[in-house]
Amino acid sequence: MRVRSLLLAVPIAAVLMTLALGRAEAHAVLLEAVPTPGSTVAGPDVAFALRYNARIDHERSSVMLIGPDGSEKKIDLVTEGVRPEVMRGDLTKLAPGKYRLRWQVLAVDGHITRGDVEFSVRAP
Ligand SMILES: [Cu+2]
Repeated sequence: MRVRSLLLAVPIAAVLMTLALGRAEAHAVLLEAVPTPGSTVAGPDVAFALRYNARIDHERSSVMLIGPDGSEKKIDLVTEGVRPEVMRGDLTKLAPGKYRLRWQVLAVDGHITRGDVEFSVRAP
């Protein structure tokens, strides 16, 4: 009886530990952004980079640019030579005004997180 409950207890403990570890593994949290949130940068071309605390699935992560007029545009991400926890892209022909980078990221733990980075563009 004792051996039997021990045999059962071990796999259950293993499953519980896996669940606990899986939960401990963070979703993607934005650690650093360029442009810095709230900053003003010179236009018309602005390179951006978003760095997270975890590796992200670039195929299933995306960035939209929301313009001063509220228009939304999906941004092509640069994938070559980019670290696994970074999303990078180039914004071009930006008129002066307020913009938002709306990101949605799938982390390797399978969880999606979202957020906005606001910045302003001034004339060069
Ligand atoms: Cu998660």
